[in-house]
Amino acid sequence: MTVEPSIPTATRCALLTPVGQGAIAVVQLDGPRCREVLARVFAPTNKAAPDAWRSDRLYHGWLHRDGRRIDEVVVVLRDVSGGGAAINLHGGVRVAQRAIGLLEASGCLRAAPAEMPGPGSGASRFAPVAAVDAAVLAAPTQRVVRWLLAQRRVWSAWCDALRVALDRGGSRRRFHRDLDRAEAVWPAGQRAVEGLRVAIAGPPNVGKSTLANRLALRSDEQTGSLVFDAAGTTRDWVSHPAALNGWPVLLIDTAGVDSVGSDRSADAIAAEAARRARQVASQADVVLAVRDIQQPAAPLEAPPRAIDVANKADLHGDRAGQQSGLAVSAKTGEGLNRLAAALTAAGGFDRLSDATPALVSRSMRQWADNLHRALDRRDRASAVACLSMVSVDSS
Ligand SMILES: Nc1nc2c(ncn2[C@@H]2O[C@H](COP(=O)(O)OP(=O)(O)OP(=O)(O)O)[C@@H](O)[C@H]2O)c(=O)[nH]1
Ligand SMILES: [Mg+2]
Repeated sequence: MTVEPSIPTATRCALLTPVGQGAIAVVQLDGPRCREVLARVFAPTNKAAPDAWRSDRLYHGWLHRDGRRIDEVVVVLRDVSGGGAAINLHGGVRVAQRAIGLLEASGCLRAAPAEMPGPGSGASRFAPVAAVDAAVLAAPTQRVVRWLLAQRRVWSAWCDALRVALDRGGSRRRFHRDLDRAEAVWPAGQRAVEGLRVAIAGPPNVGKSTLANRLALRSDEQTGSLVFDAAGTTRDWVSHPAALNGWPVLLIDTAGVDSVGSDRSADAIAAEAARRARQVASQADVVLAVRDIQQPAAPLEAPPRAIDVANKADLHGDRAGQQSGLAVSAKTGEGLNRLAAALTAAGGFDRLSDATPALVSRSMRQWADNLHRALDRRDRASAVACLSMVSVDSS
């Protein structure tokens, strides 16, 4: 590629995200010639000409070096006068290095993240847009990234519409209703970013570790839980990050506990392992109560917190149809699609949509609460202040 000297070195680029972590990486561009640099290295799918690119809109497309594609990206221009842009790439180390190398070859000066202007210095973002942006940086799967980018669009349009309604004294009913809906799908939105905590609990030797490995697509010879045909194989709990139907879950494989509330473990270590297993189960969002399909179901908490899983259906297929619970085989994979669907529903993920606003962090929930109250009080000044608050953390 021929490097044109006309791009001033004042145009800078920086990788904002930690190297190799997260499903996406974000490269920020800053300086007067961002648009020129982007015009050379970015081809939007909608073929819009660089002059027509608008700020605070997302452009899907390809980062390329002389027409050779480097990565599929989403670009956001921060302000129309040309001051800044963010390039959202896939999260691999190599891709981020190639993107930075390309920008350097196009005349950008590489900078540290701390040298780049913060959210308050460019075109200001609405509070929920800033909160969604923070969540995008921590998004664990591609599906969550896609959903969050849709949320960014939805909240941006929603805030624009609310600002107009506040300025003109229009009806606020729709905004109340949308905030109610966003609060109703809480905390599924936060779980989409942080992961649904799923404890795998039940008596010894019923196949809990085999199930955890299977759901996390691991083999016990690699890094999964140890599986063995003897009771008491798992002692301390083991956690496996996984994705089910694209949504993140943390599978927590626990030690076998003989029955609810008691265990007949012979030694002190097994008794402690059982105590920890019960503690982990009590703190999880959902408990998979696993049993051998030949054993009767133990008394369970109500769904969606507990799911009765009857394992080893391959050995006793004749019983599968008579089960109150979900018949599966961790060994053959039978029934695991239904189990994944049950977990997706238990996490509330199937209630998240691309078209309706959702809350994605605790601080965003607080923000929605404040705005709701300001709208209830017909306090326009507080509502406007809520909208223009630019800094929301992702905790
Ligand atoms: N046929 C069959 N065997 C299974 C299935 N799931 C697990 N097993 C076997 O059952 C035995 C116990 O499996 P584990 O996964 O170690 O059971 P666990 O519940 O984690 O056991 P503890 O950690 O001791 O509580 C192993 O020999 C597995 O291969 C299944 O669905 N079908
Ligand atoms: Mg085990």
